[in-house]
Amino acid sequence: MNMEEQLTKLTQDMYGKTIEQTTDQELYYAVLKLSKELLDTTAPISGDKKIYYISAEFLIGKLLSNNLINLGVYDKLEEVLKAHGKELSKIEEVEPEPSLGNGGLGRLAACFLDSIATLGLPGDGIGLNYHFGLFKQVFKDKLQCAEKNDWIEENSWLNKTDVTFDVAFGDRKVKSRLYDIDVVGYEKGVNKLHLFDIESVDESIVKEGINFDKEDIEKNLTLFLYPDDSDEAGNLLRIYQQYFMVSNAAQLILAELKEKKYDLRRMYDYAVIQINDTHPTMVIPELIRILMEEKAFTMDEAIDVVSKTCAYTNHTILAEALEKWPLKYLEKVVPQLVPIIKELDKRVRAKYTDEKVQIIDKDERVHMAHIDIHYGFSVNGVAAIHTEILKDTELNHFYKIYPEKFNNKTNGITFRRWLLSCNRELASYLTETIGEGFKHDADRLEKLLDFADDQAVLDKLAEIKMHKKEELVSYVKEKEGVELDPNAIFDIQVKRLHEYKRQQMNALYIIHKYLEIKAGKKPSTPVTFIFGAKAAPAYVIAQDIIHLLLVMQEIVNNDPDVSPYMKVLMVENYNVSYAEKLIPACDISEQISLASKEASGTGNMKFMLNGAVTLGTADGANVEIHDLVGDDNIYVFGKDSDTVIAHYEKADYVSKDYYEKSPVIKEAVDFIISDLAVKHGHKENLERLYKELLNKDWFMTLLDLEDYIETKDRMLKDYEDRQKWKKMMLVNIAKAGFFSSDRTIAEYNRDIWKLK
Ligand code: 26Q
Repeated sequence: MNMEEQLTKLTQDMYGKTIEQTTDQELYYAVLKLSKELLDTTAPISGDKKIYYISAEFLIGKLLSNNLINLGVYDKLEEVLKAHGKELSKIEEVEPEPSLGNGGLGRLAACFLDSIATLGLPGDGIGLNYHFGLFKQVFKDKLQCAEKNDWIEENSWLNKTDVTFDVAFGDRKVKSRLYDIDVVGYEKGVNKLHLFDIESVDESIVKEGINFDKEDIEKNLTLFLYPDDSDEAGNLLRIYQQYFMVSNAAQLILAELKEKKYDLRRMYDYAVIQINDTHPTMVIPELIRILMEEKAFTMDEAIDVVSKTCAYTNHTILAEALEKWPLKYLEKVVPQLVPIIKELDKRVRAKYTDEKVQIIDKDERVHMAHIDIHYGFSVNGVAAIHTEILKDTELNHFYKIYPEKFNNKTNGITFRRWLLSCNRELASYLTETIGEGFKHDADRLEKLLDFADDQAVLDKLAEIKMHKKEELVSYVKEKEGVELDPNAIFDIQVKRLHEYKRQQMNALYIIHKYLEIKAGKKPSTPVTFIFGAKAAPAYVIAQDIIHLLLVMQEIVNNDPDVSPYMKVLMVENYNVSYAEKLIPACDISEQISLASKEASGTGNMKFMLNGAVTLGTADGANVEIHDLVGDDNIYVFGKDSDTVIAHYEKADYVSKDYYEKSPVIKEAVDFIISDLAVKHGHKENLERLYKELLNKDWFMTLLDLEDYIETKDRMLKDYEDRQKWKKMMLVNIAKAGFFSSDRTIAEYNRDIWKLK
């Protein structure tokens, strides 16, 4: 049967309708079924050694378009549907987006699975099947509210398996069930994403919003990703989730080794486990425990084998994100691991007197990263500058002990999703111009440089950008009810909301610009500032920053003196699908974190690939973007990481000094509590944010504000030199090849995993 016959049969069998007669919803289910049949007939990737990527997050996004592209049938299916009066892009809209991640770390894990399969490496992801994932964001009264994201439908990409395991906690025993999602490589075979669920899960215990009984572990364990960790019950639930994940992972891995009759004493020849941040760290003591209790290993033997199997990736230097669990929590949830963790700590203490490298500190807290570093064979950072900071400062004490374990793996993104799927127009024009090669070897994008002076090419890139902006404008109109002008410069900052990412600095720029326009200084090209960001529900200042952005949106967009020249939009519920619409439409990519704080960033890479120009600090992968495109094709501002780190060491940054010294800064900050702002917003939120900026400003917003304003003004001016801007677009696209996650994964494999 050809594809048309297959689909016709499916809609007939499922709904008794022709393709023409089905609704987009029905057609989505039929196409889902068709794709799953194609996946079933695609060969699994096999090999002697396998990588297990364990992660609490896999932010996979919608899968339909990506899977069709990787299966090599997108164009064909689009054509079949068209012949029956249907549009594939409309059908894609129907798919619900799973929200199995917070942001960068989870999205990275998803890109990595795509590249592992694309390189033909045997490798599976292991994580949890959160029923509601990360909350859905809605704005009420200019404040963020959280609702559940109910993404699992009767028909979905999840395949229920027969695999179940027992998982024993200190106070209860539960049963798990494995669900699999196929991960197909680009014109390659299939790996799996293994998502474990608890059999006794009960969605009905969720009351309004995202509230539920945090102590009812049997029912709640896999309901949400990172439930509120502001209280003890929330923290305990995180530990239950983490142990549930790694206990299942360990049992699955050992079962696979057993089935292949591999010698467990040489486990490291057949399996490598990548620990994605510290969330899966308990897999180390868990494997040691199982090998000793069930496989008659001595402690020395078990430690030796496990240490040669596990590798750790660090994604942050923020102290508050480095997990340290009170020993008493572990005693309650996983008492079976406590003697092992104590023994691991004892062995460290016997060798090293330095308190900073101990596993259990004097306050009886267990430093999870320390387990990974002592008892894993590799420690990697996620961008060059980040790895250097780990070696020089944050993890310097470990680096001195184990220099050979440390290595850098600069992050990457899958070009299948972030170019071929989200920007089909650009992908097909690139194909026309430089050939197909870049689809399998991203470095070949550099060929585009040969066209840097070709007017037709430059104009076409600008035309595609305009087209993507128009598409975004109509989507935003429908979704947010806000009217945007595609001729305006689109300046976009989308990422989780955090003070270190400094959305508040962007907000202060907007205030500054607003006041300038009110004073009569009108920009010659209008500019639109777009934000998308979720804030952790317990992170008060982050909520206040969202509030300020929504207040500015209302003030600016409704002021007839100002709105012809600038607009502000904070989109609701920013997620992967929204990113796929925003990124291709972007002119200015905002990457303005406080230098040293953003480990890598991956949005910066997606924007660059789609022809946006970066406005950024010398932080994370921005540094490598700068090296690649050169001074002329990026706008870098702000203090560098050495300066910032020195401020922290000397504790000599005083935000009030900057406020008092600069009338421009003072005016913008004062506006937050002006009569006008308070009229549109809530005094309590605005005052709290104002005080925070003035008295604390832990992430040094005011340090870089003047430089930011000056650089952004220059950038907006440069946009008017269309020729110059088009060339910058071209160079950014051409140089983005380095950031393909295929390159990143090839490096992981070369240096860490060593699969054939
Ligand atoms: C830890 C303890 C308690 C509760 C929550 C957490 C927690 C949860 C999520 C800590 C960290 C995360 C997520 C971190 C993350 O997304 N980091 C980002 O990783 C990206 C991929 O490497 C980088 O590009 C980003 O720079 C980094 O911020």
